[in-house]
Amino acid sequence: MARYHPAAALVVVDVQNDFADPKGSLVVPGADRVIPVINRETAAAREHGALVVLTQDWHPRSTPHFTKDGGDWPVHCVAETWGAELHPDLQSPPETPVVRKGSNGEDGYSGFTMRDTRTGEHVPTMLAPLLQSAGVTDVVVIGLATDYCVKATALDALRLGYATTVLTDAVAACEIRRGDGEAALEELRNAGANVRSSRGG
Ligand code: VGL
Ligand code: ZN
Repeated sequence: MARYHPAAALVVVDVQNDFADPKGSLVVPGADRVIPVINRETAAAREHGALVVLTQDWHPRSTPHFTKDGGDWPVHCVAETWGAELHPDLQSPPETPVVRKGSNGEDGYSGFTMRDTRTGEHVPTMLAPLLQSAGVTDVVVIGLATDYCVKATALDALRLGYATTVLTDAVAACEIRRGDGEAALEELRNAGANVRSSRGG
């Protein structure tokens, strides 16, 4: 598990009920299959002194992110509701830092930045400062969903200069269009990410 060391961070994206539970409002196919892999990775990361950070999609009841308000998505991950809670199968000690995104109605998918829908400006979350204060150089991104928040988070990590890995068996895609998951991984490869399975290699 050479990918985890004290200058590495494992960013676990949006493993929340609305995405990962069969009763969720925006279920990501295959999410249930990747949670055990994610748990194995977070355990390995902690064991080797890497920082583990969780992200949470955290929307107000009304946001231009939702179809009913002019956006692209069914209502999901509304702050303080069941759908926004971390999935109960995700094993994480209570002291694990959590970065929430979208709380002020911002749009966008990355754990690092959010788009203010009034000004169009990209505003940073706490993720980059958190990694910086921990002396992180290498970032591993896993979670949900490959074709949205995982992709955007990993692309931002690359842009910020982190050596970035995405583990293909620890992510699952929305696949609104068939092939979106694979296309996202290809885009990440082309952008310089190390895209590989958690097993072997
Ligand atoms: C996500 C769609 C809408 C994600 C978040 O976590 O990938 N996808 N909001
Ligand atoms: Zn969302």
